[in-house]
Amino acid sequence: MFPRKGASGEEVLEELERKTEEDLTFDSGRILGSMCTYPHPLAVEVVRRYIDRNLGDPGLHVGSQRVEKEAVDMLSNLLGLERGYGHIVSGGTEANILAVRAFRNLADVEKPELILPESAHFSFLKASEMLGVKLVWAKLKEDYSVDVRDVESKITDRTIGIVGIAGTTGLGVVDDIPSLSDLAIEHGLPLHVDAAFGGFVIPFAKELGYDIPDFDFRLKGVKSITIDPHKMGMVPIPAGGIIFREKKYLEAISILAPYLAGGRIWQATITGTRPGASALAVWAMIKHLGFEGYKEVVREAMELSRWFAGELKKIPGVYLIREPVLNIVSFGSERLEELEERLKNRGWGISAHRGYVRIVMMPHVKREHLEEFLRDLGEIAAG
Ligand code: 0PR
Repeated sequence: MFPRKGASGEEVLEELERKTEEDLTFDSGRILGSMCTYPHPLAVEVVRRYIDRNLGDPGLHVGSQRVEKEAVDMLSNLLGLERGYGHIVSGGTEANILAVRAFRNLADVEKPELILPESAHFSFLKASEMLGVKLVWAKLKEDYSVDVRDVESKITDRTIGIVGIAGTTGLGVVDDIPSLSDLAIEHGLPLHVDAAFGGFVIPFAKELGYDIPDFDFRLKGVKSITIDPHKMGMVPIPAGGIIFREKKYLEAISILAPYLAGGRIWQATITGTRPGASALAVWAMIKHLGFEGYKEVVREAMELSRWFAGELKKIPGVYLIREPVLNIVSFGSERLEELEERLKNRGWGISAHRGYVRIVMMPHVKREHLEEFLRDLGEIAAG
């Protein structure tokens, strides 16, 4: 019911406190299956200060728009591009939709088709439905990366582009993006890389010596990349990123907004009014942590995932789905549903996929939380 009379701020806050009591919080250490984490305090401060900035009307907030461009430039740079074109958006879903939209608009074919791995995130289903693009699924190999030969066999004259994934949602697997890039170039098709999760992991993990395929704009077939600061970037929700190699992709999805403060503005994002604070928080975090800072975050997460995978192997009745590539470890069991149920009953925030449970070593996940989880898992698996 819409209240006729308002309550005091204090009362409202108290009521909210009660209503959200059941929410799991990141600092409890119980959330093990999420790709989000507690945001960095500096990013929270930036959002608080600049909460009123609207990038939907950049003529009003000229400085914030410039900061967004700088954030896009820094992300492009991280991904191997001197200058990129894109936006800080609401998340990986919007970023993926924008990429598919750009490919479709530029291809201009009837009954457009997009080839993507069976492991792709469900955001592509939304893109497909909204944009009228048929999804053509490519098989996975035994190691759960996409079978590039199967991708090739599915190319037709209706194909508008190919998708590869750098950090799959369920297992954190990185597809063979170099081969996909070669294939894309050979057939004159654009390749989109969904690095929503991996974008803030792979560049740092590679420098730490982990053997992970190349995935970014250094591969010439790659025309767009999704990279989400609200996942491993430690920026508050909502903060996604879409970067295009060339301006034409952004232009292909730009709609004219003729009456705004800045005059005739071209808008490429799906959202109109959108939070400038998010873009500023992305900028602030990159400036604050720098490459070295993120590398340390990733170092801890990667080491923890290797250790955790080793410990899982010691528990009878539970098996690793595959050796971890990034900081995601997934395990299966003959009695998976029962295990999931009982772990959830013990207050663990886990993510149950078809056939396995996914644990994501986000910055809020510490060794002591995992030790406690392993004890519970061991008990449940034994009983
Ligand atoms: N691409 C990939 C590879 C993803 O894993 C995700 C989200 C997206 C795109 C879409 O990103 P947005 O959700 O930002 O639009 N993957 C997570 C998942 O489905 C999203 C998530 C995050 C789920 C936190 C739960 C959670 O607690 O698992």
